[in-house]
Amino acid sequence: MADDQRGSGGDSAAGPDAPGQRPVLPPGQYIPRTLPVLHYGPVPVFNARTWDLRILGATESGAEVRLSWDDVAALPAGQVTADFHCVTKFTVPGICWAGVPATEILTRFPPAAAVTHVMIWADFGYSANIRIADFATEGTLLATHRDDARLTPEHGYPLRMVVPALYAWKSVKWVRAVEYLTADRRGFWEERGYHNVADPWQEQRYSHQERAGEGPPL
Ligand SMILES: Nc1nc2c(c(=O)[nH]1)N[C@H]1C(S)=C(S)[C@@H](COP(=O)(O)O)O[C@H]1N2
Ligand SMILES: [Mo]
Repeated sequence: MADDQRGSGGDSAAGPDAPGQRPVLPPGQYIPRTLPVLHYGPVPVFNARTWDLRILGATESGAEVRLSWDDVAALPAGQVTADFHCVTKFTVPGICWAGVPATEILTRFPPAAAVTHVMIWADFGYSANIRIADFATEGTLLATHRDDARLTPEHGYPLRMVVPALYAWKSVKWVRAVEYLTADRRGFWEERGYHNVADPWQEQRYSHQERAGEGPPL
C-alpha cells in the first residue's frame, strides 16, 4: 500500500524501492495496473488485396509512391524498446516494437529538400503531424509487431507508427499514408487542443503551451 503512494501518479504499479530499477518517467506520467487500448473511432478491417501505403506530398521526385502490403513486408526490419507515454498520463513501460524504421522510408522514397514535417494518415482520416527530425530519429518505426507478436487489430494491425520521442497520439495506428509537408499543418488532435510538438519530457501536452515557432496558427 505505502509503496503504491510513492509513484508520481499515486496509482503506480512500479516498484519504487530497488535502486536502479525505478523507472524514470516524464513529468506527470504514471504506470497503470492494467494496460489500456486507446483510440478514436472504429478499428478498420485489413484486406491485403486492397490495402496500400502511399508516400505523397513533396517527394523528391515529385511522384507519389504506392506500396502494396507485400512491398512493405519486404522492407528491411528494425526494432526499438521504449516506454509509451499517453498524454492522458499513463505510461506503458518497455514495449518492444519491430517493423520498418522510418529512416528506410526516407532513404528509399526521399522527401524534397524543403520538407519540414510529415503528416501520418490512418484509415478513417485520423492524422498526426511530426517534425521531420522526430520522424527521422532512431527509434521511429512503422511497426508490424509488438513484443514479438504481430500487432492485434486494436493496436494498429497491420501497420502503425511508433514515435517513442513523442506523446503516443503521434503513434498513429492503421497507417495508410506518409505525406511530406513543406509547411507544417496540424493533425487530428493538434487541431483539437493538443500540443503541436508533443515532447513528453518537456510536458508539451496542450496547444495553449506552445511558444512562437512550435506550431502553425490555430
Ligand atoms: N488511427 C489512430 N491512431 C491512434 C489513435 C487514434 O485514435 N487513431 N490514438 C492514439 C493515442 S491517443 C494513443 S494513447 C495510442 C494508443 O495506442 P494503443 O491503443 O496501442 O495502446 O494510439 C494513438 N494512435
Ligand atoms: Mo493517448
